[in-house]
Amino acid sequence: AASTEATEWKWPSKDELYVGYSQADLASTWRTVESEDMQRAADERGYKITIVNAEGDSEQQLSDVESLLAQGCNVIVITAVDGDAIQPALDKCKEKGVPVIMKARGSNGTPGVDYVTFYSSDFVAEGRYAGEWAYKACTDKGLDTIKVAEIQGILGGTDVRDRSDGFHAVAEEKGNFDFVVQQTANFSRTEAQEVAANVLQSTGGDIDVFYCHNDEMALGVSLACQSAGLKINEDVYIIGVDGMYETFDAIKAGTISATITCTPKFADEVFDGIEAGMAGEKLDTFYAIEDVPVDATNVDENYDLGF
Ligand code: GYE
Repeated sequence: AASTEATEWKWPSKDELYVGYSQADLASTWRTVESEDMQRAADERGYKITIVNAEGDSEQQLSDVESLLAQGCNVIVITAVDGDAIQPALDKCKEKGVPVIMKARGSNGTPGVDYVTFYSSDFVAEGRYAGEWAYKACTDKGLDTIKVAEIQGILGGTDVRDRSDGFHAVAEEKGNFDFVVQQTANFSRTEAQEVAANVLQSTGGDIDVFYCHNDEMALGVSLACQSAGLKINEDVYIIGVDGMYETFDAIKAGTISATITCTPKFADEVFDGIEAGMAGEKLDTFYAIEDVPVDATNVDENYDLGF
């Protein structure tokens, strides 16, 4: 049986720190910016870091973590491809007492036991913001039933699970959401455009809200809606998550309705945590990065949050 006892992490000294960062994939702008930010923060603080990319494959991620350990990395940061499948990699680190910090796509294991802590946006809160936005916009418009197409990200991640759960929690509270479609488009703009085109065709365009788990997909969905002759913010609302500059510009142009910011740039928070751990401080089990819901009413004042 899996141990539930708190793990004794062996933090290196400051001058011995060698960080291994196992990135899940580089399939979106978000992930690329995230990896660049980790490299920048390590360079600025003078720490050695090796960054590897699992290309969306959990087996690859396990061997990536093994090779980081073999190279002598003494703190491991992981953005998990899959919240369950990451467990064997966590076990490898635990055997050696190497501290693991989860980042952005978490683990379904236990903090303090399977990993030290988790730095991330609160994805449930993001989903709730999106649900509340959809409810208000549709209610103001006089709709009784809200027909939703939920376009999901790469399945297996805690980001996708929680963005879905938060939105569905609001839907349950309100009681008038009808989920016509729930389908993954893997965080990809082109895939989302195709999925949305099919949805619009099979429903005759009868969708009130496209809730997209990231902005890339929202931008693809927007193209599909425009091709189908739908007027965004009149016939249909499109909500994303992330807060890319491109999305902010689309909100100003009226081709995306709203987004929830979710910055990929919080490497400094992670390194602050590593430094605290090395200094012998006890870390919390979760550090939430703040998000802001953005629509046409507040896009200008929040523009600088973009990436
Ligand atoms: O929203 C999406 C990316 O895990 C929070 O992954 C991250 C998500 C982000 O590919 O664009």
